[in-house]
Amino acid sequence: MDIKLIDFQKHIDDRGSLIIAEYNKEIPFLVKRVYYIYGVSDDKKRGFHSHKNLKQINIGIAGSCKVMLTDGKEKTEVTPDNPAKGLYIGHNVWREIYDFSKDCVLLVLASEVYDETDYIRSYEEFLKSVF
Ligand code: T46
Repeated sequence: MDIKLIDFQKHIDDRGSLIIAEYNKEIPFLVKRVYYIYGVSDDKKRGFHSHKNLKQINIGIAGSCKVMLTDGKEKTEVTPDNPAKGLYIGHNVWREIYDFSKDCVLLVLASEVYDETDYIRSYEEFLKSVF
């Protein structure tokens, strides 16, 4: 499955922490869009889609949530809860996001501008697209 956890550059001193993610180092694509999700109640779930081309890095800037990822064969769960780590998700990976803590801020760096036609929002259609 095309996912990985990426360690960002850290500069930590008595003034606090400064975290860096640079193109061609930690970020393997040019970032064309940034968005963030927060204020999600713990009974709500998001995601439930894959992308045909888009790649992204999810960063748990504050709090935590859980991300279930599957390519139709393997399945794993990741908890973005560390602002110094990014969860890279390639294309053709189905994701479901849940168990948001009250203080969760999930930052997303995306390789493409928004395009609804890049989404597959039906799990059956997703399975047909990967097999
Ligand atoms: C993803 C997870 C982590 C836009 O108009 N522009 C945008 O850039 C985005 C991201 C969304 N929208 C619209 C589309 C929907 O009408 O905002 C509404 C909510 O989007 P969606 O239901 O796709 O939200 P999530 O949290 O389920 O998914 C989003 C991203 O769409 C997705 O790529 O991986 O966050």
